[in-house]
Amino acid sequence: MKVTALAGEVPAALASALAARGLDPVRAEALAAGGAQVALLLEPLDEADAVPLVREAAAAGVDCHTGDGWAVVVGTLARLGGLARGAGPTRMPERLSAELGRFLSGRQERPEAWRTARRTIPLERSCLVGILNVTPDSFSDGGRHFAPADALAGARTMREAGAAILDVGGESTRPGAAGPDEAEELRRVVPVVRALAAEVALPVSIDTRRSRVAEAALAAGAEIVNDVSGLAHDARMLDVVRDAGAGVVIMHMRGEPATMDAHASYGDVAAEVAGELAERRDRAVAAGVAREAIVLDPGLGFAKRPEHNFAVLDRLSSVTALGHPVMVGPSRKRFLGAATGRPVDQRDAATAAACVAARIRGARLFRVHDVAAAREALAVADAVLGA
Ligand code: HH2
Repeated sequence: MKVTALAGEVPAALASALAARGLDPVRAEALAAGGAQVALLLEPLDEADAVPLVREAAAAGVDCHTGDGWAVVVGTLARLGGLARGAGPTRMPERLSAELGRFLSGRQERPEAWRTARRTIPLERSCLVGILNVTPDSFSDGGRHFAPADALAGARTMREAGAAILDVGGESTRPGAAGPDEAEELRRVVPVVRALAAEVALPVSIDTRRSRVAEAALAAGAEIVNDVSGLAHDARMLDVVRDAGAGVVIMHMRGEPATMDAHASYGDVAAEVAGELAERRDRAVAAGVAREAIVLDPGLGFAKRPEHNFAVLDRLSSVTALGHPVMVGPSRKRFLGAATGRPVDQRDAATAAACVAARIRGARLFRVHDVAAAREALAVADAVLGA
């Protein structure tokens, strides 16, 4: 007999090993998916719920570790499903099994598309979002696309390089930036959005925290709202997104761009980012925003030190497990300078590498300045992951 390791972290590896040995491929795939190992943190947890949880977990073959107000359950997806259904002797508290069941089914949804105000964008492959900052002061491309004609030319170049979405922003959100007032932000972005929507034939996203800017951009042809405050800065933003049926990027940040560096303090960064994103997503869904319209973004560089950004990338599955497509925006950011020693104008190779790392961990949308470099790296990552 010979022992061969299967690539346990890749369900497709187990599925094809079983299918190659004669198992029905559909059953092989189901078995492989159910065999994936999952760890879930349950918090806050009542004392009264902890006792039956420990007992039920043991009966379901799930490891359970508990402490003051929390529990971690570890097991295969199939066994955690059994735990959520309460197959054991004592019955799980109703609230716990409902929450666990809801999380597990959301996790399995694996969204492969994103609904915007005007279409559905396929996400089976990596989706490149080209950055068009119509600002005089953005940290890496400030001033380059400030005139509408330059923005249009930049957009055409990005489209040729493989961009699938154009993200237009009129406010620099770099740490400590003093933003434009609303009238100035409107003046910057609306003509550019109108021209792009009419002439470039790619979906346009508006990067703004202001509901009036989002509303005007949507009226001018944008179909996605990318809000770095996670829809928290402007109370009307939720209504604007819902009423337009717009696609929306809910990004993680703490505080405001001017003060966010003071909030870069975490005990367990990936779990905290995912937890805070889940709260913002729940708020949006409760306000009537469609689930299929929501993309989540961990907000690389926003209220995060370099080590936080790397940890978030490595543990991105905390965010993908929330059941929405995930966008990342590593492009030319400080944490890449920390790893490579490169200045801001020499970070496109590092950006492409960060995109590949995120793709392997489950991200599908990549917000970048240099679309061509990221496109090429992600074409290889897509081929590996689709193998
Ligand atoms: N990063 C920036 C701006 N908007 N949106 C999303 N969804 N994700 C991001 O990571 C993100 C974002 C900041 O980068 P940039 O636009 O290059 O710079 P500036 O804010 O200085 O214009």
